[in-house]
Amino acid sequence: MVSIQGQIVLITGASSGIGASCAKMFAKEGTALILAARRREKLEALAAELKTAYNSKIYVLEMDVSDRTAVETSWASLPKSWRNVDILINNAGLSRGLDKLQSGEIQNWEEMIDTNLKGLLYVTRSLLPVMVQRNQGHIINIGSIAGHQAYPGGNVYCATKAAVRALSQGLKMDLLGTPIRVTSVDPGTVETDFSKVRFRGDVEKAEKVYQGMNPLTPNDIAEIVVFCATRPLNVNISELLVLATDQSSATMINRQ
Ligand code: 8X3
Repeated sequence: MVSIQGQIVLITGASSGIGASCAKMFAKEGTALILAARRREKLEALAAELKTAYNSKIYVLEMDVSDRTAVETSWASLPKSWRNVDILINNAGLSRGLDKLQSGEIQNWEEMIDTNLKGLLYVTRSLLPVMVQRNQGHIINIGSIAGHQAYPGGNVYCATKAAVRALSQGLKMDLLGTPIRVTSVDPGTVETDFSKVRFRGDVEKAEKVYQGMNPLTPNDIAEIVVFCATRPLNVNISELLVLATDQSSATMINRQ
């Protein structure tokens, strides 16, 4: 295991779920953190918790990744001492609805494409030139089993995650010859606010997703992200598909 102590880690979607768990796990490793998300109060609360627990250096960045101008402005506003990001965790992402394409809401599609795909691109495009210039860095994209297998009603969400997978592969090609690493960590069912967001706050529908099964937790994924980031520099974990033991494909879940 290679130490990442003192490195700067930028996490998008850091206010909850896998992003917040990553923040905790990386703080534990002694990294400095740029916590990015739309909800400043949540980020401030998490930052306070991590400062108390680990004495972490933290910069809170209120930013909607889907807003290109906001991403560019946020990046431009980052103090110089925070610009040398060593590890970027592209975690911000969401799903909206589980409708058949023929009855899908276009606004939902836009939101998923703008966040999961364009947002990831905007953030990566901002940071990457500095990584290339410094000849150092690691980009870790949080993909999904949905990028490997489509499932009924998953249409556009699955398409965005398949695109993330293709981008991870393409980016690694573009960076060949540099020491910059690119990893895609692709989880199956993880119990977070993901389903509440997908069903716009319908808790009953959301809970059904995890009912009777033992899902992954955000910490399970965060531990794996830290593992990927702490491999020796000659090791690039390109892609990891991570499923709960109770899950064998996008649609096959063992429920008691
Ligand atoms: C989240 C996993 O299967 O709900 O990306 O799409 S799934």
